[in-house]
Amino acid sequence: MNDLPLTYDLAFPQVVPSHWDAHLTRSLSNLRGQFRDAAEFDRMLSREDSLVYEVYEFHRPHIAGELLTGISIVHPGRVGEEFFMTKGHFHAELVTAEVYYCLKGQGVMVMENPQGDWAVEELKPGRVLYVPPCWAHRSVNTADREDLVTLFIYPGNAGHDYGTIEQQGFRKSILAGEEKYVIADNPRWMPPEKR
Ligand code: PAN
Ligand code: ZN
Repeated sequence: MNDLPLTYDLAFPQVVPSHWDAHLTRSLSNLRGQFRDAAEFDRMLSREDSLVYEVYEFHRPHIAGELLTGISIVHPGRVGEEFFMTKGHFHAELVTAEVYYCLKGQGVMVMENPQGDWAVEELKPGRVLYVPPCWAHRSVNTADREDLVTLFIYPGNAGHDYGTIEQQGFRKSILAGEEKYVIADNPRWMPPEKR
């Protein structure tokens, strides 16, 4: 890895970067245990392990002082009433923040912290979202047909803790409803006393 300035281009309307160092794909099987309708999840998975989201990453050292940037694309879809979403995580170095910039689509970021606060913020083109230190975050695509595309920037030393969310889930789920979406309690969320 060289230490020279880096650029990449995000050409509309697809907003896939002009080049990248790593391209990660996550499909339904990577999200087992996270959707509330487990029977529907199994039915869908038995038909096809559909692509749910993709991430394009640019490599920089994973150390304090560096910033990691990339593009996240959550495809449209639902498991039952629940919209397609990322796994979601706390940062392993808990006290690290992140900035998201929405380039395309419509969705929300579901967030919570270990103190019991939660928040759901809308993502729409042109919107910047600051995720403060200590807040777990998951992006959700609430559109019927369009990708949700965001640019993210986070500290090089942040790391990812997926295990906590895999075990306890998020407090809130995002479901289809009469409005654009409905914020519902997640029945699979594990309260602190059960962990
Ligand atoms: C993002 C996420 C990306 C994919 O780069 O990693 O949107 O989501 P998961 O990591 O939850 O699978 C980020 O928040 N990095 O810290
Ligand atoms: Zn993050």
